[in-house]
This record gives sequence, structure tokens and C-alpha cells, in this order.
Amino acid sequence: MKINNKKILLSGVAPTGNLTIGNYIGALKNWSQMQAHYDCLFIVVDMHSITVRQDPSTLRERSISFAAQYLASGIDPEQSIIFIQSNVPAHAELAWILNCFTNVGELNRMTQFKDKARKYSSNVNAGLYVYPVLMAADILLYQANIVPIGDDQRQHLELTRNIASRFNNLYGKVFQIPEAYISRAGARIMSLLNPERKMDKSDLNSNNYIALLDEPSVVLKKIRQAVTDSGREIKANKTKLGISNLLTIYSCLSGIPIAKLEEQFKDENYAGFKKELAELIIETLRPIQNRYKKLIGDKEYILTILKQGAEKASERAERTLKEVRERIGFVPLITKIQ
Ligand code: ATP
Ligand code: LTN
Repeated sequence: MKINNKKILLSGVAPTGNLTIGNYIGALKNWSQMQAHYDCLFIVVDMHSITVRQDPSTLRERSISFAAQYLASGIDPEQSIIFIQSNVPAHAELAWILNCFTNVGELNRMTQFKDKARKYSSNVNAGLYVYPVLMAADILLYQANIVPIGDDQRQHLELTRNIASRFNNLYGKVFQIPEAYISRAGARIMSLLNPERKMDKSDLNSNNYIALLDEPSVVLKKIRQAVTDSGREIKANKTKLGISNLLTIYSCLSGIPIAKLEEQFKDENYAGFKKELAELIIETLRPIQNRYKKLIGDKEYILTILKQGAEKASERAERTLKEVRERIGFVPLITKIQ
């Protein structure tokens, strides 16, 4: 189902918390660069968000805000399909079917489930458990070839491939087997105060991340507070996670390799380096924030883009679903029974 001979690329982010510079480096920045080369679908996966309790009006606002941040980060609706997952009910339908082709043993091995079950121990719901199957449905519905993800999603993509192969082995080739795309540099930006943990947009302590919409003064303050290690050298080192993480952020945003940065900052102290890093982040975020402000002031426009996106996505999803329903033996809606 390749269009214009371009491979199909699909990715998504759940609207929880605040999009961070980790999401930008690990996802949004790559997406906008890949748009010209692939036939792309970018999803605000709100159905994934409700695996954790959400306030309804916040979820609705945040889903629209995330879509606007995708657009502000460079996703072009003329080139790519951008939409909200729950606007295309085919995701839920395929997820149910795929649940029946997923073993509980496989789900029990998912490390993100174990982490989230620990973190949200008062609400370990079945949705949280089958979350990876919904993700598989997102991907397989659109016959995606390439799925850009962060390091933490590797296991979910492997599961998607296994489910797809299992289904294809039983019913003939219905699904494209997708490949993960994990950009090496910046695949895992770490938390600012806790650099042994991933920077996480749902972190309760906002000082652990730089949000895409943080004001310059906030960026400056958070970078100034970021944990660095004992010593004073600006050098990446496996035992110096704090400074290594800041160097990674600098490198990803500037395109300058870490080795060159170490050379460039060899006579600088931590405070001087942090000041330059904060300026680089502020300058990177400025045009994104300006575009965001304009977009969010015109909700009608965003909703129109999302409506068009959902329509295009539904058309494609329906093609796959029709095939799936047929192969597994569901009765077609309109049929001539003789
Ligand atoms: P949550 O805890 O709310 O699930 P998250 O920050 O882990 O939030 P996801 O929605 O899981 O974000 O991820 C969205 C995309 O951003 C994925 O491709 C993910 O791998 C990438 N991503 C998330 N955090 C980082 C990070 N710290 N560094 C690099 N990429 C990241
Ligand atoms: N689970 C993913 C978000 C996600 C996704 C997808 C990513 C949901 N569906 C489909 C790529 C393709 C995460 O990053 N937490």
C-alpha cells in the first residue's frame, strides 16, 4: 500500500504531561526531517493516555495542544497525515482482534507495564496491560514500514512484529512487518535532576524536564539547577551521567558531535557551559513557541487539520480492517446470503 513508492512511516505520542525536549529530540525533530522521504502518519494517541486516570477537559485540551505542538515543530499537514487516535475507531477494533492473537506470557514480559504498574499501583487496569497491543494496532492498521521510537519502545515494536507474523502465518499476508527506527544520538535524554532516569513528560517534578513550551527564564533556571557531577571537566563519561546528558542535549540540538564540544568547552566550567546550553535551548524553542502561539489562537484551523487527518487515516485503516474481518471469518455488513 505504498503511496508514490514512498515507504510508510508512523509514530505517535500520548497526550499526558508536557511535551519535553526529550520528546523533541527523540521524536518530533526526526519526524519533521523524515517527512519529505516517507509517506507519514503522526498520531496523538489519546486512547493510550486513559490507561492512567485523566481529567476529561484537560485530556481534550491537551490532545489539541499536542497536535498544535506537532505542527509547530514542523509537521506539515500538506505532506503528512496528523490526527487524534480516538477519532479513528478502527484502532479500538483492531486492538480487540489482536488481543486474541497475543499471549499473556508475552505481555507479562513487557518492562514498561511492570514499571507503570509499580508507578500507578492503585490503578493497574487491564488497559495498561494490553497497551502494547493497542500500539501494535496503531502500526499495523496503516501497513507502516518504519516506526520511529525511543529506546524504551523497542520491546513494544518487537511484540508488534511477533503479533503481525503470527497473524500472517495463520491467515496469509495481511500485515506489513514494521521496522523500528531508533536514532542513535539522543535516543534517551535523561532527567535533569536524576540523570540515571529517562526524561519523562509525566514526571511530577517539572524541574526534571524542559518542556517545549517553557519560557526562557524557566529554561535558564532548570538548566542551572540540573545535576552535574563532582569534578569540573566538560567531558562525556559513563560514570558522569549528568554532564554527559547535558552534552548529548547540546549535541542533538546543535548537530555538533560530542567530541568537538568537549574540545570547544575544554577551558569552560560547568556554569559557563550551562549558560550556553540554556541559550541554545531557548533559541531552538523560540520559533516553535512562536508558531505554537499562533496556532493555538486559531483552534478552528487545528480542528480542520485534525478532521482532514482523521478522514484520510480512516480510509486507509478501513482497507486493512476489511481484509482482517474477512480473513478471520466475520460476516460482512452487507452480504447476500443465498
Ligand atoms: P509518559 O511517561 O507520559 O509515557 P514519555 O516522556 O515517556 O511519557 P512517550 O509518550 O512514552 O513519552 O514517548 C513519546 C515519544 O518520545 C516516543 O518516541 C519516545 O520514545 C520519545 N521519548 C520520550 N522520552 C524520551 C527521552 N527522554 N529521550 C528521547 N526520546 C524520548
Ligand atoms: N507507546 C508509545 C506511543 C505510541 C506509539 C504508537 C509510538 C502509541 N502508539 C505507534 C509509535 C507508533 C510511547 O512512545 N510511549
